[in-house]
Amino acid sequence: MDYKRILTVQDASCVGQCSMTVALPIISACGIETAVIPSAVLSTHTAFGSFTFRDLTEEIPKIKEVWNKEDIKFSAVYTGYLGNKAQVGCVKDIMNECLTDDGLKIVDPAMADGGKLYHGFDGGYVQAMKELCKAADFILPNITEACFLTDTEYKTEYERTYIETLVREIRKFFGGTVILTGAALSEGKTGVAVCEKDDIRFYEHEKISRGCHGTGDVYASVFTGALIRGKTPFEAATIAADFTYECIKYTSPDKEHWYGVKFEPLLGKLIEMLK
Ligand code: PXL
Repeated sequence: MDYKRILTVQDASCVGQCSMTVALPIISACGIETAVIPSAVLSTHTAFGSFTFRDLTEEIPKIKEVWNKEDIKFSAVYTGYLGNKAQVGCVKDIMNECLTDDGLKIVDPAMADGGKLYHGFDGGYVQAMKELCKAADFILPNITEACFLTDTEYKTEYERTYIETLVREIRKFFGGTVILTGAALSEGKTGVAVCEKDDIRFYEHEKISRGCHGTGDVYASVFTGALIRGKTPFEAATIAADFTYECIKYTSPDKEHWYGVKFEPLLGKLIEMLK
């Protein structure tokens, strides 16, 4: 397919600068048609004090049937936050039936951060996510998610060997390329570890002390867009790291803006970074 089309499956949090409201504009800014399946509709993401949650699992097989009838195929399927473990099975079916022959499976196992699972997820969901990761060409866990996927103890203070072992453990179970985010290897820095085959490459940049919600979604969306634009996995990983860093830097003076990153004014910069 010359004109690339990405399908992203994740929730639509109506307000929250996460998931679909991040993936759609970012992948579109990368110059790629973006199709969506909303896994659930929420008033806001789950870090707000209260939220509504409408599960859309039943819709997914019906949407897939129509696409099969219409012969609609995708150059990549990129998954983020899924509403429940049943959706993992639905997503696997979509990956099997709706990708082009060389289509890519990109999985952000968006389920945890800061050592904890997000609200509503449990061990059963982690198991299901392990299976989805096994089917993927690229997985993009943060350190917490990598620990859940490999049953490794979560640490906030660690040496380089902790990250290397974590990445190698993931590679052992999940055959695809691993992009581990939030790997802090030296004082004042953070970065990503990219493992294709046995080779681990690191990319570091300055760390901003303030953490923001939704940075994982910004990162995975840029990575996906850049990769499908033709960048190598390592290039896509570094562009995503640089853009996410810029977004956090831009957001951090606004102490009121706690729920997401203000990436929208920087989309022009992203387009420049991809040239
Ligand atoms: O950004 C990850 C994410 C996505 N979607 C929903 C979430 C979260 C993180 O809390 O709650 C609904």
